[in-house]
Amino acid sequence: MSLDAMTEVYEKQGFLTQVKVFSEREIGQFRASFDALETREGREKCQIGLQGRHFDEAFIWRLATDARVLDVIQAVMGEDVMLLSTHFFCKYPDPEAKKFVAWHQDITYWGLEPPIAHTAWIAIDDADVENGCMRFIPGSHKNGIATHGKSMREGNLLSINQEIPDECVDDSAAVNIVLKAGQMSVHHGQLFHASNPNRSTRRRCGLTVRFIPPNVKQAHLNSHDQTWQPIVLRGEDRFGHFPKTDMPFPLKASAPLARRER
Ligand SMILES: O=C(O)CCC(=O)C(=O)O
Repeated sequence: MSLDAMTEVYEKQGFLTQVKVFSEREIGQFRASFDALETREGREKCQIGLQGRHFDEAFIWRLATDARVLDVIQAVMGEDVMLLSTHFFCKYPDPEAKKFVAWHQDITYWGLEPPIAHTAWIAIDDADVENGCMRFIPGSHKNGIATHGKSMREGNLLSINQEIPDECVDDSAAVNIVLKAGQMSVHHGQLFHASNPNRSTRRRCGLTVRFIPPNVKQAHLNSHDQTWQPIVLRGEDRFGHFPKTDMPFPLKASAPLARRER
């Protein structure tokens, strides 16, 4: 799909899926780096506890800032791109099917104003229905921000157990976001999304990379009671809403690609 077509599809449905970014060899190397990090940090931490680690782990920085990722991000959000954060969602085999991600919109708990953000979800492992791939409701980014309550079900991996109430979600309209390792999906900060438990014997690890345009400011602390430290990756910050944060590692040199066929 061309970058222009991606712009159009994203605007209409609020997400892109199966965007091929990394070759098998490349993602294999990144997976080996994640495996080593997992060994150091332990599985409990790796589920949802690895946030903002692009500041100290070069491989996460490289995944998040790869030129092929940024080309697609610019196509959906415009020329000026700031990296807001990175966060692994790693679901391990869960025979009791307890750990899930409830229906939610990202932007509701990040404290940002205007409520704009975009996420690239990079598959470190294959993600499919059996191991709990993400699920999206197409077009749900167009209906504004839904009131979130608390999930009554135990095992919601979200930071403050937030959930859009069942009666506000048409589960039958959900699309399964099946990805091969090295592919990514991209979703709008107001898109309804969720994921089911991992009923397989395989790990399902994805790196979420969050991006904002520079007109966005922090109106409140985020759900971790923290302020963000965004970094300009492409274009420029003409607003200065956040203090300038330097890149922790160099950006691999590559000119932004023209809007061409991929
Ligand atoms: O990886 C998942 O299952 C959920 C990810 C998610 O909720 C997000 O990217 O905001």
